[in-house]
Amino acid sequence: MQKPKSWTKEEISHLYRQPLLDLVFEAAQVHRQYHDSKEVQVCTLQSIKTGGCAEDCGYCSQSVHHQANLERQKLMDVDKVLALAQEAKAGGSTRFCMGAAGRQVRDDEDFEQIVKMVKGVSGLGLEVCCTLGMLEDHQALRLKEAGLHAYNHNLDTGEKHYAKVVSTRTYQDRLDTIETVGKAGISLCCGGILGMGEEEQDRIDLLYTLSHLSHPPESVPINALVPIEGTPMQDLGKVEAFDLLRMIATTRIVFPLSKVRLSAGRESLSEMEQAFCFLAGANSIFSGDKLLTTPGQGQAADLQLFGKLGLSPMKPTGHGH
Ligand code: SAM
Ligand code: DTB
Ligand code: SF4
Repeated sequence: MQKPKSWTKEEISHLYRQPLLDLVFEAAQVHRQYHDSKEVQVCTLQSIKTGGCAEDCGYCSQSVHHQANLERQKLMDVDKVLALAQEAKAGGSTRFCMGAAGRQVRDDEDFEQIVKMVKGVSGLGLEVCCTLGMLEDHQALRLKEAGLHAYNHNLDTGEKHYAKVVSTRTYQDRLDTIETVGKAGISLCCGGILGMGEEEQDRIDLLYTLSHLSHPPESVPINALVPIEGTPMQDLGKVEAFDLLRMIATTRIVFPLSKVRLSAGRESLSEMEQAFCFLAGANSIFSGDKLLTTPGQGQAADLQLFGKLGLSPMKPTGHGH
């Protein structure tokens, strides 16, 4: 992707901290300059392997270190995944994102199955995205060869706050995988989560780091923490919708050409709050009854909201095969 302008932290901070309506107005203008403001990309998330993860990410239901009420599931069958992808396509999704619990990809039979899933989903003409944890060069190349369009690997927050979120890996580990993805010519999907006890500066730091990556993200998911019982973050209060809006608008201005995805936490926003996020430049959502392990807003409600706002699902991008 074309590199975004080289933002300084001060500039991002200035954007982020300006009066909210001015920020939203500026973001809406940038959005209209580079995108069709009537279109939103509809993506489907599918957990293909659930739970039992050795990492201790404080927000996550899938870590063995936490006590979330979760049914562990081994890797799904290829056929089952392809049937779900077909269903997602029929429902209007253009991107299918497969998530697997785990610290890293291993060169094992599961990986062979995942390569088959990528081939199959790409063959349906969907943009395929995976989020499988840390990745090495040869694994990235195999996924690319199989037709993988994008890889999701979030930095989650600013570097300074990261150690308070997870102890089993470092920010540098995340950056290394992100570099591997970029080098393999795979499009990067990388963003963060609001509401993990971070300061405003941590959010600004995250956007700064993202904008200075050697291969900046073509898709930036902005999640609001979904507090899950049994995780260390279960008692963190919900992030204010105004904060989410501020982050989305700032992200849109810093990444004029990228997709900005209103991700987890959307189901607890009102229709009006979601509308504001679309106005501020969010142009991608996860649709469906389920995200990875938590409930989504459901497709019927999404379509109803699109109808009220005059939005339509984005057409296929031609990134499948
Ligand atoms: N294991 C892989 C990894 O860590 O990259 C992939 C799966 S992981 C569940 C994908 C992303 O979902 C995380 O990086 C995080 O940003 C987001 N996420 C997970 N649980 C969340 C929650 N409770 N609230 C908001 N976002 C969450
Ligand atoms: C991202 O940034 N958000 C999605 C996707 N990338 C993989 C995941 C959201 C997960 C929400 C919590 C859950 O359902 O377990
Ligand atoms: Fe494991 Fe990913 Fe959950 Fe972290 S976010 S505990 S790496 S599944």
